[in-house]
Amino acid sequence: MIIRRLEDIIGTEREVKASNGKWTSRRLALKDDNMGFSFHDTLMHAGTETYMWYKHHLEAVYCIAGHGELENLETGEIHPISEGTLYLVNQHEKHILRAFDTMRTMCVFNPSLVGSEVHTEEGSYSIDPTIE
Ligand code: 9YT
Repeated sequence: MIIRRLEDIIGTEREVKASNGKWTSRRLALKDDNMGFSFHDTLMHAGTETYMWYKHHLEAVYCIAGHGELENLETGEIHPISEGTLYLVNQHEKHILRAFDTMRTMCVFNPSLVGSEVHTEEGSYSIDPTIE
């Protein structure tokens, strides 16, 4: 069993900040935990708009605090996001998440992130080079 507390990873390399300052991802479970997914407690900072295109990953995002909206760029649909809302990026859709206030989201990635990934210019994370 692995027990890990948010307070113990803040300020460590498991706390990853986007280079553009839009989000902070506290990576509670990563590839080296061998769970088949990674699990993050991520803050989307107030007033930000983040474009994403996870070409190599599936992602589940469960909002536990804050308010915002999700724009599916494949369909043009806009969905309100608040506490208790889950969205699943199941088809590698390009999307934009806008945080009206600080949004706290629990994010699950498959395949797992290794740990240090930040978005590339195209809004994706690189695929783990060790995956065959
Ligand atoms: C909701 C979302 O995808 N935010 C961007 C950061 C990412 N999920 C992460 O690495 O925690």
